[in-house]
Amino acid sequence: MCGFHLVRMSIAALARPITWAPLVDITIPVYNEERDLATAVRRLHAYLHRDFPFSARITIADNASTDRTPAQALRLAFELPDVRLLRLNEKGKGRAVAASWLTSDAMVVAYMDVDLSTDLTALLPLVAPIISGLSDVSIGSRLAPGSRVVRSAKREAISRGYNLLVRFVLGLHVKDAQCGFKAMRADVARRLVPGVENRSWFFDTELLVRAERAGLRVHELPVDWIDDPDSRVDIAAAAVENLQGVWRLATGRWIEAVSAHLPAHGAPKTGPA
Ligand SMILES: Nc1nc2c(ncn2[C@@H]2O[C@H](COP(=O)(O)OP(=O)(O)O)[C@@H](O)[C@H]2O)c(=O)[nH]1
Ligand SMILES: [Mg+2]
Repeated sequence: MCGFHLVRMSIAALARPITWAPLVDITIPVYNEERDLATAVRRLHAYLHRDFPFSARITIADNASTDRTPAQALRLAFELPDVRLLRLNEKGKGRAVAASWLTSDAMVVAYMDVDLSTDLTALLPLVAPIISGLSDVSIGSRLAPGSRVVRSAKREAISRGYNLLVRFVLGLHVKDAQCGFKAMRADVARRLVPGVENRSWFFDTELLVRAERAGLRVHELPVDWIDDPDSRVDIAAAAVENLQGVWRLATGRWIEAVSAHLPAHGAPKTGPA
């Protein structure tokens, strides 16, 4: 794509006025996804147009991609109505989702992975409990009864092991913390997301732990999931990051529990005089 064309498209995409707030804003976080981005956005856009009963926007949230992803994202925002672009300089999937959710004017914010591993027909059941006021947070689950999942035995074992750990150590109730298919009320996101420290892979788990601790209603939806082996995840590095995150939240929880049993500093002594 020539430079002039790119600049003309940038100006057009940026100058297009956002005149209405959609009900649902669906973020697609991307890092070096030149292969999948256009197909995914066009498929999602067509689905929203044809089969989704609520007004919706797609936000492409890119962090520092070094391939042709930014140019493709710009072209899509230029060509398709209701496609927004967000570009951040620092990496991190959680960072992209957080930035997108916190700058959205929609009532419900959602995100899905660009590989569309989750069948799109799950989008309406994902957001419906939030729109109807029955839930604050809604998540896709590959481990809930009724889900149908195609993925490698290694990925299945890692996912099951990690979720057991999170359940056991952090007391999380949902079965699958890391599925790339989530939605929440935007005002809840504005309250919750700024407190989530991790902005990478552990973001999802920390968000859910904080949501449950805040007493929010979390709806878990069994999904059909076909894993895309093309992955941006460095499994070893992500495992270390997730374990560090679990440790941070667990120690925070233990410290809170212990300090709740300590007498407050300066509190009057009780007991026999
Ligand atoms: N914005 C952004 N997106 C990312 C980053 N890393 C991964 N992603 C996106 O996160 C989604 C899930 O990544 P993927 O590699 O499919 O993870 P996997 O399905 O667990 O193997 C995809 O849409 C990626 O493009 C990042 O640093 N920034
Ligand atoms: Mg994937």
